Amino acid sequence: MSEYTIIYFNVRGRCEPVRMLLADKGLKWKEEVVSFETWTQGDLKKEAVFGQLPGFKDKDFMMYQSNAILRHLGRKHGLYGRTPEENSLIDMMNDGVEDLRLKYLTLIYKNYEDGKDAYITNLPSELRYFEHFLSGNKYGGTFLVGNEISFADYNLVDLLRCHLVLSSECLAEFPLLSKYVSSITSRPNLQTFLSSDAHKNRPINGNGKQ
Ligand code: 6SG
Repeated sequence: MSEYTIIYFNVRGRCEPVRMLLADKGLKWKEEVVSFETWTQGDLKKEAVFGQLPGFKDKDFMMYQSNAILRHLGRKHGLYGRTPEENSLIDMMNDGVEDLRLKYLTLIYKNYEDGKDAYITNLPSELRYFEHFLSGNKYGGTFLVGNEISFADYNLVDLLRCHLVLSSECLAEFPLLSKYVSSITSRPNLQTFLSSDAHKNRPINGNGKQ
Protein backbone atom coordinates (compact mmCIF):
# COMPACT_ATOMS: atom_id res chain seq x y z
CA MET A 1 0.00 0.00 0.00
CA SER A 2 1.26 3.45 -0.80
CA GLU A 3 1.83 5.61 2.25
CA TYR A 4 0.83 8.84 0.50
CA THR A 5 -2.55 10.10 -0.72
CA ILE A 6 -3.28 13.29 -2.64
CA ILE A 7 -6.81 14.66 -2.19
CA TYR A 8 -7.50 17.20 -4.91
CA PHE A 9 -9.62 18.18 -7.90
CA ASN A 10 -8.93 16.62 -11.27
CA VAL A 11 -6.35 19.25 -12.17
CA ARG A 12 -2.58 19.62 -12.21
CA GLY A 13 -3.02 22.95 -10.40
CA ARG A 14 -1.15 23.13 -7.13
CA CYS A 15 -0.43 19.43 -6.95
CA GLU A 16 1.61 18.68 -10.03
CA PRO A 17 4.89 19.70 -8.32
CA VAL A 18 4.03 17.25 -5.50
CA ARG A 19 3.31 14.52 -8.05
CA MET A 20 6.55 15.31 -9.90
CA LEU A 21 8.52 15.04 -6.68
CA LEU A 22 6.94 11.71 -5.74
CA ALA A 23 7.37 10.28 -9.24
CA ASP A 24 10.99 11.42 -9.49
CA LYS A 25 11.83 9.79 -6.14
CA GLY A 26 10.14 6.56 -7.23
CA LEU A 27 7.49 6.90 -4.52
CA LYS A 28 3.95 5.59 -4.92
CA TRP A 29 0.85 7.57 -4.06
CA LYS A 30 -2.90 7.31 -4.26
CA GLU A 31 -5.19 9.91 -5.78
CA GLU A 32 -8.51 10.76 -4.17
CA VAL A 33 -10.10 12.86 -6.88
CA VAL A 34 -12.73 15.29 -5.61
CA SER A 35 -15.39 16.28 -8.12
CA PHE A 36 -16.84 19.77 -8.19
CA GLU A 37 -20.21 18.26 -7.18
CA THR A 38 -18.72 16.60 -4.11
CA TRP A 39 -16.85 19.78 -3.21
CA THR A 40 -19.95 21.97 -3.41
CA GLN A 41 -21.73 19.65 -0.96
CA GLY A 42 -19.36 21.24 1.55
CA ASP A 43 -18.41 18.38 3.91
CA LEU A 44 -14.80 18.19 2.67
CA LYS A 45 -14.51 21.98 2.73
CA LYS A 46 -15.58 22.00 6.38
CA GLU A 47 -12.93 19.42 7.27
CA ALA A 48 -10.12 21.23 5.46
CA VAL A 49 -8.01 23.42 7.75
CA PHE A 50 -8.36 26.47 5.46
CA GLY A 51 -11.45 25.28 3.59
CA GLN A 52 -9.38 24.39 0.54
CA LEU A 53 -7.65 21.57 -1.28
CA PRO A 54 -5.15 20.00 -1.83
CA GLY A 55 -5.08 17.76 1.19
CA PHE A 56 -2.32 15.23 1.70
CA LYS A 57 -2.14 12.09 3.79
CA ASP A 58 1.11 10.53 4.99
CA LYS A 59 -0.24 7.31 6.51
CA ASP A 60 -2.67 8.72 9.10
CA PHE A 61 -1.07 12.17 9.23
CA MET A 62 -3.29 14.63 7.36
CA MET A 63 -2.16 18.06 6.17
CA TYR A 64 -3.08 20.92 3.82
CA GLN A 65 -1.34 23.77 1.95
CA SER A 66 0.55 22.80 -1.19
CA ASN A 67 3.84 24.45 -0.22
CA ALA A 68 3.78 22.83 3.23
CA ILE A 69 3.21 19.47 1.51
CA LEU A 70 6.28 20.10 -0.68
CA ARG A 71 8.33 20.98 2.41
CA HIS A 72 7.10 17.91 4.29
CA LEU A 73 8.27 15.68 1.44
CA GLY A 74 11.44 17.73 1.07
CA ARG A 75 12.36 17.03 4.70
CA LYS A 76 11.51 13.36 4.50
CA HIS A 77 13.26 12.59 1.24
CA GLY A 78 16.42 14.70 1.26
CA LEU A 79 15.13 17.46 -1.03
CA TYR A 80 15.78 20.42 1.27
CA GLY A 81 19.52 21.14 0.90
CA ARG A 82 22.40 20.19 3.19
CA THR A 83 23.01 23.23 5.40
CA PRO A 84 20.81 25.83 7.12
CA GLU A 85 21.86 28.31 4.42
CA GLU A 86 20.79 25.92 1.65
CA ASN A 87 17.50 25.25 3.50
CA SER A 88 16.85 28.98 3.57
CA LEU A 89 17.80 29.59 -0.06
CA ILE A 90 15.43 26.78 -1.07
CA ASP A 91 12.66 28.41 1.01
CA MET A 92 13.47 31.77 -0.55
CA MET A 93 13.26 30.41 -4.09
CA ASN A 94 10.08 28.50 -3.35
CA ASP A 95 8.52 31.71 -2.05
CA GLY A 96 9.56 33.40 -5.30
CA VAL A 97 7.86 30.59 -7.25
CA GLU A 98 4.73 31.07 -5.12
CA ASP A 99 4.69 34.82 -5.90
CA LEU A 100 4.76 34.10 -9.63
CA ARG A 101 2.24 31.26 -9.29
CA LEU A 102 -0.23 33.64 -7.64
CA LYS A 103 0.14 36.08 -10.55
CA TYR A 104 -0.36 33.23 -13.01
CA LEU A 105 -3.46 31.96 -11.15
CA THR A 106 -4.93 35.46 -11.01
CA LEU A 107 -4.56 35.65 -14.79
CA ILE A 108 -6.06 32.19 -15.33
CA TYR A 109 -9.01 32.49 -12.96
CA LYS A 110 -9.75 36.22 -12.96
CA ASN A 111 -8.47 38.02 -16.03
CA TYR A 112 -7.55 35.62 -18.82
CA GLU A 113 -9.14 37.26 -21.86
CA ASP A 114 -8.33 40.85 -20.93
CA GLY A 115 -4.99 40.22 -19.25
CA LYS A 116 -3.22 37.57 -21.29
CA ASP A 117 -1.35 39.82 -23.74
CA ALA A 118 -0.06 42.17 -21.05
CA TYR A 119 0.90 39.21 -18.84
CA ILE A 120 2.99 37.67 -21.63
CA THR A 121 4.60 41.02 -22.43
CA ASN A 122 5.60 41.44 -18.80
CA LEU A 123 6.72 37.84 -18.30
CA PRO A 124 10.44 38.35 -19.12
CA SER A 125 10.68 40.79 -16.22
CA GLU A 126 9.50 37.98 -13.91
CA LEU A 127 11.54 35.15 -15.41
CA ARG A 128 14.72 37.22 -15.45
CA TYR A 129 15.02 36.84 -11.66
CA PHE A 130 15.16 33.07 -11.92
CA GLU A 131 17.64 33.16 -14.82
CA HIS A 132 19.87 35.48 -12.81
CA PHE A 133 19.69 33.31 -9.70
CA LEU A 134 20.63 30.21 -11.70
CA SER A 135 23.62 32.06 -13.18
CA GLY A 136 24.99 32.45 -9.65
CA ASN A 137 24.92 28.72 -8.89
CA LYS A 138 28.55 27.63 -8.82
CA TYR A 139 27.59 24.10 -9.85
CA GLY A 140 26.36 25.31 -13.23
CA GLY A 141 22.70 26.01 -12.66
CA THR A 142 21.37 22.48 -13.02
CA PHE A 143 19.45 23.04 -9.78
CA LEU A 144 18.33 26.21 -8.03
CA VAL A 145 20.45 25.56 -4.95
CA GLY A 146 23.63 23.52 -4.58
CA ASN A 147 24.18 20.44 -6.70
CA GLU A 148 21.13 18.42 -5.71
CA ILE A 149 17.47 18.65 -6.60
CA SER A 150 15.10 20.22 -4.06
CA PHE A 151 11.34 20.59 -3.72
CA ALA A 152 11.64 24.14 -5.08
CA ASP A 153 12.99 22.76 -8.36
CA TYR A 154 9.88 20.66 -8.94
CA ASN A 155 7.74 23.68 -8.13
CA LEU A 156 9.63 26.00 -10.49
CA VAL A 157 9.84 23.50 -13.34
CA ASP A 158 6.09 22.85 -13.09
CA LEU A 159 5.33 26.57 -13.16
CA LEU A 160 7.68 27.13 -16.12
CA ARG A 161 5.97 24.30 -18.00
CA CYS A 162 2.60 26.01 -17.35
CA HIS A 163 4.07 29.21 -18.79
CA LEU A 164 5.40 27.37 -21.84
CA VAL A 165 1.80 26.31 -22.54
CA LEU A 166 0.65 29.91 -22.12
CA SER A 167 3.46 31.27 -24.29
CA SER A 168 5.60 28.67 -26.06
CA GLU A 169 8.51 31.10 -26.66
CA CYS A 170 8.69 32.49 -23.14
CA LEU A 171 12.02 30.83 -22.33
CA ALA A 172 13.69 31.55 -25.67
CA GLU A 173 15.64 34.52 -24.29
CA PHE A 174 16.69 32.62 -21.16
CA PRO A 175 19.38 30.05 -21.98
CA LEU A 176 19.93 28.87 -18.40
CA LEU A 177 16.24 28.42 -17.64
CA SER A 178 15.79 26.56 -20.93
CA LYS A 179 18.67 24.22 -20.12
CA TYR A 180 17.41 23.84 -16.54
CA VAL A 181 13.90 22.78 -17.61
CA SER A 182 15.20 20.29 -20.15
CA SER A 183 17.76 18.79 -17.78
CA ILE A 184 15.25 18.33 -14.93
CA THR A 185 12.48 17.00 -17.15
CA SER A 186 14.86 14.45 -18.66
CA ARG A 187 15.49 12.75 -15.32
CA PRO A 188 14.30 9.23 -16.15
CA ASN A 189 11.49 8.85 -13.57
CA LEU A 190 10.26 12.36 -14.19
CA GLN A 191 10.31 11.92 -17.94
CA THR A 192 8.24 8.74 -17.56
CA PHE A 193 5.73 10.57 -15.36
CA LEU A 194 5.50 13.61 -17.65
CA SER A 195 4.82 11.41 -20.66
CA SER A 196 2.19 9.31 -18.83
CA ASP A 197 -1.50 9.62 -19.69
CA ALA A 198 -2.20 10.35 -16.02
CA HIS A 199 -0.20 13.57 -16.33
CA LYS A 200 -1.00 14.50 -19.91
CA ASN A 201 -4.76 14.02 -19.59
CA ARG A 202 -5.07 15.96 -16.34
CA PRO A 203 -6.19 19.53 -17.07
CA ILE A 204 -3.70 22.21 -16.03
CA ASN A 205 -6.34 24.41 -14.41
CA GLY A 206 -9.92 24.01 -13.19
CA ASN A 207 -11.58 26.34 -15.69
CA GLY A 208 -10.17 24.99 -18.95
CA LYS A 209 -7.86 27.99 -19.46
CA GLN A 210 -4.15 27.49 -19.88
C1 6SG B 1 -8.10 25.84 -5.67
O1 6SG B 1 -6.45 27.81 -3.80
O2 6SG B 1 -7.91 23.73 -8.79
N1 6SG B 1 -7.20 25.64 -3.48
C2 6SG B 1 -8.25 25.67 -4.33
N2 6SG B 1 -10.66 25.84 -4.31
C3 6SG B 1 -11.96 25.53 -3.84
O3 6SG B 1 -13.58 26.25 -2.30
N3 6SG B 1 -2.69 28.21 -0.34
C4 6SG B 1 -3.43 27.04 -0.77
C5 6SG B 1 -2.46 25.96 -1.18
O4 6SG B 1 -1.37 26.29 -1.64
C6 6SG B 1 -4.33 27.39 -1.92
C7 6SG B 1 -5.32 26.33 -2.19
C8 6SG B 1 -6.11 26.51 -3.47
O5 6SG B 1 -2.74 24.76 -1.00
S1 6SG B 1 -6.61 25.37 -6.48
C9 6SG B 1 -9.55 25.36 -3.72
O6 6SG B 1 -9.60 24.67 -2.71
C10 6SG B 1 -12.43 26.47 -2.76
O7 6SG B 1 -11.71 27.39 -2.37
C11 6SG B 1 -7.01 25.80 -8.12
C12 6SG B 1 -8.09 24.90 -8.65
N4 6SG B 1 -9.23 25.46 -8.93
C13 6SG B 1 -10.34 24.65 -9.52
C14 6SG B 1 -11.44 24.49 -8.54
C15 6SG B 1 -12.12 23.29 -8.23
C16 6SG B 1 -13.27 23.59 -7.40
C17 6SG B 1 -13.26 24.98 -7.19
C18 6SG B 1 -12.12 25.51 -7.88
C19 6SG B 1 -13.14 23.99 -11.25
C20 6SG B 1 -13.55 25.32 -11.09
C21 6SG B 1 -14.71 25.31 -10.51
C22 6SG B 1 -15.02 24.00 -10.30
C23 6SG B 1 -14.10 23.18 -10.74
FE1 6SG B 1 -13.34 24.42 -9.21
